[in-house]
Amino acid sequence: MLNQDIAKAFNEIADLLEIKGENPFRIRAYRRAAQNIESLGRDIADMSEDEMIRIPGIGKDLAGKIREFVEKGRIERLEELRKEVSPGLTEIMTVPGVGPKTAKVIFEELGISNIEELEVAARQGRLQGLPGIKRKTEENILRGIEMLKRGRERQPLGKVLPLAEEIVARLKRVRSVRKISLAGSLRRWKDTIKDIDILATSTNPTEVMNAFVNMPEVEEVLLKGPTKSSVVLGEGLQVDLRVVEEDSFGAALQYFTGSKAHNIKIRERAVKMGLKINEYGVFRESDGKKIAGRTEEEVYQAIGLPYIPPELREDRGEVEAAEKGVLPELVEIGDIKGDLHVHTRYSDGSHGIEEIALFAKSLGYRYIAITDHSKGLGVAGGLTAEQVMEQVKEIQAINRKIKNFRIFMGVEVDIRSDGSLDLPDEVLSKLDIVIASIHSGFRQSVGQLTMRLLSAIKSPYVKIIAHPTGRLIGERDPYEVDMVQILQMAKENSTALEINAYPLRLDLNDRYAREAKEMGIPLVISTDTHITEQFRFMRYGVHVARRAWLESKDILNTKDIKELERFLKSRKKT
Ligand code: DGT
Ligand code: CA
Ligand code: ZN
Repeated sequence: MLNQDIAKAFNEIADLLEIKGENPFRIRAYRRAAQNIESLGRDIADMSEDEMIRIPGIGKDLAGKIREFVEKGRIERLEELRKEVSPGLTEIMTVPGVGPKTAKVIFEELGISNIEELEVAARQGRLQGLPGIKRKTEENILRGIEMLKRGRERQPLGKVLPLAEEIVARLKRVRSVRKISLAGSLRRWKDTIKDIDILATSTNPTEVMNAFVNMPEVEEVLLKGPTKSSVVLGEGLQVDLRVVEEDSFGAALQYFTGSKAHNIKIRERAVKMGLKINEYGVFRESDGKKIAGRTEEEVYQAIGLPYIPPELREDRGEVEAAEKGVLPELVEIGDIKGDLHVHTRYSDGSHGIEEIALFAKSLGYRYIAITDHSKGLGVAGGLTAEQVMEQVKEIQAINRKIKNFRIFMGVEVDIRSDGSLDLPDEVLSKLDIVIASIHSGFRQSVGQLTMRLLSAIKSPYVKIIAHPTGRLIGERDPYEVDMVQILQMAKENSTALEINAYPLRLDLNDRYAREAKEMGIPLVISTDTHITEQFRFMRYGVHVARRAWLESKDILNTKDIKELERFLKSRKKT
């Protein structure tokens, strides 16, 4: 977890530099480095300085700071900054939506130095009237505090899953372990997670439990027994491990995967059939004989149903669909043929076009779309019309070189606050693919935000709306927009909606994606990759899609190049 610690330190440095009002590009460099380190596939401590510098986005200076952290467990510059900036100020800034300016005013004018005081003051209406703080700001601060509290109870899937997988991989190496699996909301790929549930079978439960409670991340052991142990990791995350008998593993897995609502449905069905179902198995009511339990398939079969994939187990019609034999054939990661949202060094990505294209090809992809930001997004190094056209030339040249692969020339054009697009039509019309998205003005009225999205959806050039609701799990709520109108407009114009697979976004979420599918709106799953490692995020998007009941045919980037081109070249009716 060292990578996470370094990322955290770099983010803190960025926060502190921001409070001090230092160069925004420097601040962004730290944040970008943090992001890239977080998504690395290997431990950065094992890398030489030379190797680190080859990680795009990390120069000599930051590599030195990483070394320093690895060797001394601290970064001098961070310690200095901490001394210069009051901890109260940094605490206030952790509230989503409270930037350095606001934090400073509140801290200096009211002497508020922690979140509890901030909440009281906001409730009493004492913040409004301070320089730059309106009633709306105060409401936003209270909402931010709510979100922070919620975030402590439930953490983003993208943060918890890698940790959980590491724990499972480690327990797998314990000699007596036979079967092991995640259960609960993690196995269902819910977007936020309360705790980690793990299930195992073992020839020596005590050995497994010993290994479990002695893991280095464990901060507290709540319970230790031969069938169940519970521990708490850093940041209050609880992990439960249950060791069960081989012949009830399937029943236990079914039970502890949930959801609770799904299980209730299943149990009712069993009762109607004269059966009893629990975490040990399926039993005949008449004579108590156990008829299933070893595998999940067996359990579902015993109550007359086909296997229901975990992502569907939310009591959203899956039991009824299973009864009728009309469960969807869910999309799988192997169905994905390309990624239609990729950044390069032209804007805030970390690689050149050819480099990232070759990497995508090595993953087995048939195509990608290069979609850098447009100029309105200055802090991300967005492109002017001229730069876009330069990029087009380079892509044409590379496309001639790379065989059996296609780079679509695209852009992620910013939707400005008045709803207009950030690049002229004559530029957009020359591209293979235009995706449009909102990156600023999140706090406009419902009407205004909806209007912006609607006008982008209607644009004859825009093919995809990226991260349509703008949420950042635990940091920013979705925009307040009229989704009914937006879905309707997307349908009328055949404008695709993106399921952004970046783990903090997962936007569209499962519910909207399912609605979109039902309305016949095309969908794409994209990673928004800024560094090659982030292509791995595709699986998060695929699982959102599975939770949305999507099949391969519902998704554009499962199509081959020809079919995808037909969509890209199609004209809108309006
Ligand atoms: P979470 O932890 O809030 O992210 O979501 P889950 O679904 O992992 O919930 P959790 O950890 O409380 O329980 C894990 C599974 O165990 C849950 O999905 C279904 C099962 N379960 C827990 N409590 C009950 C219960 O009271 N009745 C039934 N039928 N199942 C339960
Ligand atoms: Ca759970
Ligand atoms: Zn993007």
